[in-house]
Amino acid sequence: MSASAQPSLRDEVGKAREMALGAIAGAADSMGLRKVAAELAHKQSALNAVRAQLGKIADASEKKLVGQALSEASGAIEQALAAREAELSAREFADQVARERMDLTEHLSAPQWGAAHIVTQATERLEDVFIGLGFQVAEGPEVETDFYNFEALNMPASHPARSEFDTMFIEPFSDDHEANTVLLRTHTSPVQIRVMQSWKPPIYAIMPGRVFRRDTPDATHMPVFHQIEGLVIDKGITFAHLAGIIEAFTKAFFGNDFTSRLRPSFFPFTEPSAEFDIRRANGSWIELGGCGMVHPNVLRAGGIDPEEYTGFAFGFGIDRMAKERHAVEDIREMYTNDLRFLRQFS
Ligand code: FA5
Repeated sequence: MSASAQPSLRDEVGKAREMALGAIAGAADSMGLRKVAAELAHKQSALNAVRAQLGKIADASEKKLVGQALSEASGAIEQALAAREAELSAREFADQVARERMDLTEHLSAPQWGAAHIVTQATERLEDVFIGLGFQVAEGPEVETDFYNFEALNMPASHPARSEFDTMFIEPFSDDHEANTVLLRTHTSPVQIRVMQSWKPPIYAIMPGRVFRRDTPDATHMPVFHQIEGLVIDKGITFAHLAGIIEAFTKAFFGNDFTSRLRPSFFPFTEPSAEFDIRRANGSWIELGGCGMVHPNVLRAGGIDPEEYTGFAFGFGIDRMAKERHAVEDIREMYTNDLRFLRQFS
């Protein structure tokens, strides 16, 4: 510090240096620091103002001392800028990493295991049982044509049985189809035709899948549900084989205490036809599906000679079977996605 009344240029350098160091220390972030650095580099900055006067100092030794003070101040400022820059950018990087951090350990510390839905579990068990009985699994499309869903199954246009399937039609996706000929399949029976057309007898096939009807949901009905279709085509197949397979399946799937019965019924695609019921533990009966001997017209539509081969087919509701197996009161509960309900069966 100068003792004279007039502040010397060295004092000004000292003050400017302190101010600069203070501004550098006070910069809150890299952007603020860049602003400070730009102000210090400006030709009107306090230090540059002194530098501009250096040439006017007459006293050589004073000029030297001011020059020295200036270069020391510049060096100190440069160092302070670099140190603060390093400090701020390290802090900003750490902040960014913290902000963008993905906490993957959260999942590890509290695992939530999913499980197959009870309809999936039932389908897999059904497949196992039928594979054990010598069947193969086949699948068909959910979007079907009128031909496979009705016509090839002995239900020509205007057949009264069509109205029993409350069908959901969809807009034809190409000019090849007329209106009301493309639909969401109302049962898995169309897959029978597809299998007959692409496999050669003997055929022992099951065909599980999702089906659609304009049914109002209630305790035993859903508009989207699941069926499993069975088809056997071989030489000399009779109704007795059908009854035998149904009974073998009932015991394998539900247990030895269960038994099955067939009641006369009607389906256009089977003749004779039957409804298949199983007896619950309390002695009451529940209807699971339909079955019968494949109608000769259906064999022909599938490209099979009815003089040479006979066969049987069946179709059960999988959702109703899962409902029975797990004593679920209302089929709708299976589709509420309530985890408390679903976890009971995992
Ligand atoms: C049929 O769908 C025939 N295709 C079954 C068949 C196949 C008969 C082969 C002969 C030969 P049905 O409409 O009865 O038949 O349906 C079969 C089963 O699907 C019913 O017994 C029932 O278990 C189930 N089911 C029918 N509608 C619903 C629904 N809205 N919700 C849940 N399950 C249903």
